[in-house]
Amino acid sequence: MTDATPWWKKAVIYQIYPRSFQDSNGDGIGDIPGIISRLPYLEKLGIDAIWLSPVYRSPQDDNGYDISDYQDIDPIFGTLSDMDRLIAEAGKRGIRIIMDLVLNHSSDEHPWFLEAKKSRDNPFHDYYIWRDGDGIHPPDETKASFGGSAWEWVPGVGQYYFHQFSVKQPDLNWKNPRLRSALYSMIRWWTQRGIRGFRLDVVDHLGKDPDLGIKVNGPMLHPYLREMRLQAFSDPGLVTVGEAWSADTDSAKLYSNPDGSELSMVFQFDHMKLDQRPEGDKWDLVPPDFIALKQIFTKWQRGLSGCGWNSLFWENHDLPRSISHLADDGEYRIPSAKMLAILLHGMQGTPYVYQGEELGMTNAWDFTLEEYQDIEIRNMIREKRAAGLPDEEILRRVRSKGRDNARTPMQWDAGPQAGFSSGTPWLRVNPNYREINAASQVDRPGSVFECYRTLIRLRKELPVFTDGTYVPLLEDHEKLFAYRRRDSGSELLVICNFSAGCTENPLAAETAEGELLVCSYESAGQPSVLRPYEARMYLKTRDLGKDEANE
Ligand code: TEU
Ligand code: CA
Repeated sequence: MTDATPWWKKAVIYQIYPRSFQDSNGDGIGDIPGIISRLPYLEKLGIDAIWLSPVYRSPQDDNGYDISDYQDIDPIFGTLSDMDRLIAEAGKRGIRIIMDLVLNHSSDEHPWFLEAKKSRDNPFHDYYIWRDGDGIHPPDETKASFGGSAWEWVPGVGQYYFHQFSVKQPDLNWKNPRLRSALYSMIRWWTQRGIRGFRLDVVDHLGKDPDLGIKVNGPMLHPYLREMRLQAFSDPGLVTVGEAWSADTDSAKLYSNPDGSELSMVFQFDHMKLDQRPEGDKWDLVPPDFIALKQIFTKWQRGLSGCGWNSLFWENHDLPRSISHLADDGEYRIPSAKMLAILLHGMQGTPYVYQGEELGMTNAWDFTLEEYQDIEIRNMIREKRAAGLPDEEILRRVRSKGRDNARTPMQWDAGPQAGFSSGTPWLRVNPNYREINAASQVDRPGSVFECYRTLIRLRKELPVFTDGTYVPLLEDHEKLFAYRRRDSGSELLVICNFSAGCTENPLAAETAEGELLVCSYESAGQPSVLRPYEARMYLKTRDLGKDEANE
């Protein structure tokens, strides 16, 4: 690690879903003044940057991922001056603000679209993607992610427009250079206000080509990213992370090329797809394969080492809560939450923590179908009912996988509405807030919060977290996930028991030589046995003479 190492390689980034973080005015919706009031909490946790899910002006059809003005703040979240204040107040605490850029589509209420749909020769018509037709037969069979055809008829122009997500999220036409330069100048406007980075929504869709049936990884994708890097992300202090469900290690090397020609890194989702049958949709659930999970991490840790950069995450606003999904959110909730944290934070890459993950928040297991707000869930319920799936089965799937699991209000304390709002929250608070909340964890040794805090601090203190090589251990073990990180001066060893039983530690002789840095249990335990969901991280200072002789 040198002085030239970019800040984001040593950083931990915290994702805020503003709607669910902290309400300041009792309308039941989280807002920017609410976020400002919680900055001391985030400073204590030790994070370096906040990725804010969209706060732009929006009709909120997809909770802000449908933007009607990229250069204003939605009144439900506050004002532009609240945003300026957030940037300044966070900056005083050493926290940078990263905004979410939704560039694949806008809202159908964006002035560009309102113009575009007036007539075929309107100057903004070509900002979107249109096809002639008869209003009865869509141009092709392409389906939208949130249900129905990807083509929507506009009688006034006698054409269909293309939308990969909801009907209120028309796709922008990236082939139009005027559109691209309008987006780049919007981005520069935000960097001038002090924004220090961007998360790019569905970045792999930007090179789409409906004529060729291409949704992701179109031929122009990487050229567009290089153009955007030159025109919008030229400041080397910016961090950029693209969301790319289609990414593999080859494309990730392009996206995150260390020459800085595209982005800093991408979110890839291989480890999040293990719970679905390959030929099915996201609701077609199977138990995740543990050996495959280990192989995926090895593939990505090795694949990008020295030639790209990983982002590390278990959760975001689209995914279920990690302990509910991959570990245990019942009896072993606390060691499970710490185990997932220790496992991920020991790896190479930039870790992301999603709000509430640092408290061990869980899925909302008691929701009824009527309570869900998410557009994806609502459409899914309609489609699965139409296909004859019984409500109990629909509910079972949504409770394990639906996006609203991660969107229930942040659990601050054991008071009314978990301290989130003095009014009625837009989405019900998870009833386990009386037990799981920030007030009962901050400064309490042994809490999930304190474990995250320790991991974040260690990453800043020990360069081996940033630059050590990754060596998988016990690759065929059915219950243990173990690996080593090594740099010139030191070695980290991480071993995790992914099971609800005690498991013999085959590395006991080796771990006996290390200093225990973090453990998912407070009490000491036996070196030769790992307790349920026990994770341990050890540090060894390398005896250089001895190691060189061995290598
Ligand atoms: O998500 C990308 C995306 O493909 C989602 O449909 C995701 O796959 C889905 O939630 C998982 O089932 C991004 C945003 O993160 C998401 O919140 C938005 O709804 C979507 O783009 C459209 O902007
Ligand atoms: Ca509010």
